[in-house]
Amino acid sequence: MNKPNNLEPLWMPFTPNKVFKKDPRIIVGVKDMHFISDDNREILDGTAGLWCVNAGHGRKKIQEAVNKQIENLDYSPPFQFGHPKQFELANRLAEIFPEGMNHVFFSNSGSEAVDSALKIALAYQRARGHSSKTRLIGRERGYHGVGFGGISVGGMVKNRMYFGSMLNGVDHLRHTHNLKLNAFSKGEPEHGAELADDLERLVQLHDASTIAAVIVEPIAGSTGALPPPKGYLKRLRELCTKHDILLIFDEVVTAFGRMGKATGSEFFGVTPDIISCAKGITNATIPMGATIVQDFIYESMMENADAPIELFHGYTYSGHPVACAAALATLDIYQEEGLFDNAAHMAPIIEEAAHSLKGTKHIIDIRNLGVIAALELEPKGNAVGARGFEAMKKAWDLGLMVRANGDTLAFSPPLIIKENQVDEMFTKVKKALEQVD
Ligand code: PXG
Repeated sequence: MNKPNNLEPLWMPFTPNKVFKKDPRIIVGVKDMHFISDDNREILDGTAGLWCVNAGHGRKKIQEAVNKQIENLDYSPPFQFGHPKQFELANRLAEIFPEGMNHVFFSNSGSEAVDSALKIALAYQRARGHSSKTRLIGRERGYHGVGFGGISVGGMVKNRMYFGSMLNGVDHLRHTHNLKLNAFSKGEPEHGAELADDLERLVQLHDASTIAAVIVEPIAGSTGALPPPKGYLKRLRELCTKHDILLIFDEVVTAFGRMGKATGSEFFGVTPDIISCAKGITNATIPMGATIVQDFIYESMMENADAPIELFHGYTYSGHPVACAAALATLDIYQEEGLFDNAAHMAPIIEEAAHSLKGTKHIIDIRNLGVIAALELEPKGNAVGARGFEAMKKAWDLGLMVRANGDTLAFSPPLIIKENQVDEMFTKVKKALEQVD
């Protein structure tokens, strides 16, 4: 039976439960670029699920690797014991992540990868004798998952306002979105590199001797896909180096090909000290997160942290064998099929198609970079997000999955997308927008 008969017991995440349960959208299957709905329609996946199914759906190689792994070694404890695949995967990641980033800490989600990054930053500063460096700096409109660390450095109001005072000792850079100067920019917008200087303001306010790390997404994803202004990330890197502050890139969305390279860091030519990633690492088949650090951080911890356990942190499922098997098969697919190169090839095609919607009803901005595009809609009066939600629902009816982040429609399709599917995606969303009030 495809349709569950009672939707009530499930409390759905980030979903208006009452609204959904009256008019549910149920997915029962997948194939390549498509979801199959319970009324047997093929829905073009314009979002790679939640920015995570980078190699497309139903990949046999991953299924086989997962099945085989469950047969051979379903689980082994990650504390004090090892299994071969987690070492193999750490090696494989070190190969494709930026030079000098050769040490990997595993977790199970983006939120955990972020919390691990923040904790490693703090422990590192203390171990090397800079124990006054405890402050963490995020950015307005940032999304770093839903753990208390992630929402504290994050900058999306709704993700924070219901949850008390969170971590103390956190501050935020200003966000970079500027419709007045940058609307309808293709790729990285021209204006706003100087917003990285906001870090100078915070250094003036708090002093660098109290700041452990800055965390930003190379492209702010969840807030509605905001590519960084030209030169912004480079400037931020320079300021972090100048003030001896660690720079963390949260690459949960940008790693594994979305920018046409293994990482956003490689794409932008800016190397942080720590990278958090998840999602595309296993093509989303099995949950997994990873935090990759510069050698100097790992080496300093090995040398200076309390012995014998250098980092008092870890998860029951860190480096889970089945997740490792899925990740290794996923990395093979990316390599064998040249999917990062395909993403680079598709990026200008997506740019062109997205910007051809300029002038369509409701659209006040179009943004893109890599295999990411966003259409910002004018909000419907005071009902922020209502128009985005309606457009998402209408697109679903027309056979397209698109993500509504407030009133921004975000596209982040699997990297296997073909040109005709790019056309289909934007033709359908245009039609949806024309039908929405
Ligand atoms: N960091 C970033 C940059 C993310 O985009 C996370 C951390 C958290 O990952 P987990 O695996 O804990 O969910 C994310 C997650 C959206 C959307 O609407 C984006 C995410 C999750 C849900 C929705 O764009 N990204």
